Amino acid sequence: MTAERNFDLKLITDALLKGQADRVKSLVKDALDSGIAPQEIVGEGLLSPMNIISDKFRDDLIFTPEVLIASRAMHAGMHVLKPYLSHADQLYGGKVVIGTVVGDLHDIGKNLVTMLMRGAGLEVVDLGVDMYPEDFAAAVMEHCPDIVAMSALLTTTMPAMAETIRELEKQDLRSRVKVLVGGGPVTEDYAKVIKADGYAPDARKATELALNLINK
Ligand code: B1M
Repeated sequence: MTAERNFDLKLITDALLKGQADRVKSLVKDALDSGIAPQEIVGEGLLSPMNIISDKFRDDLIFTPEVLIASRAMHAGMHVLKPYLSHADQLYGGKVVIGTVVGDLHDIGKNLVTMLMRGAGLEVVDLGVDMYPEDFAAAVMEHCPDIVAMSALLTTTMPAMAETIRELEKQDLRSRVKVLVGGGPVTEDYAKVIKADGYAPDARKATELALNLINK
């Protein structure tokens, strides 16, 4: 019997969709023991159900708590696999630095964007909240991302997005990254005014846009 027939990756998919982190963890170990390649477990067992989660979230069939629980289960599985994935194998389709701008403490939306991006196989460095323009610039230097993603939930903090773009220009970093913005008061028009490369109204579209900007 080939290793693949000893283990059905659908077991992992089902456990992830139910948000069963501990079960995902032990099933990933069983899949590894049965000889299935780590990359296959990541792709079929973890990333593809996250696409299902993302579709359901887009279609309002599930809501924030379910996305958070499923993403926690995905992380539990990824944690088991990490030592088996050499850097070259990392299934990262690109790297994103994300943060909520200075003066703003809202992070529920940013965290959802982070989770769906990671669920789509992007490497995401989450800077947290209340991030100054200089913090984003330092992160571009340190992490060399493809994308800088900014979140703002207050009309009073939105201008920090423009200040951050100016800081990237000042430090000659702007041409190295694509800038993606979003958050409650942020609009497509505002993104154009501040010369961002993209705007997304929700976590799912932010993920699609990030993948498109990277693969352009
Ligand atoms: Co505050 N808050 N809040 N708040 N809060 C809002 C945002 C507000 C709209 C409520 C209201 O008055 N109607 C209002 C802002 C008004 C405005 O300026 N437009 C407001 C205010 C005024 C305040 C305070 C000033 C209140 C006060 O203290 N007087 C204060 C500010 C603190 C600060 O930031 N300095 C404040 C504080 C807070 C809490 C910290 C208590 C808490 C945040 C907890 C946390 O995030 N850890 C909070 C909350 C929870 C809210 C509401 C109720 C919910 C926000 C939320 O998490 N929504 C909010 C009212 C509302 O929005 N209806 C409100 C759920 C989340 C999934 O949606 O964050 O929109 P959202 O994210 C979406 C999209 O925006 C998008 O995708 C996400 C998922 O689909 N998205 C991106 C988000 N970031 C993106 C980035 C992208 C792309 C898409 O690319 C990078």
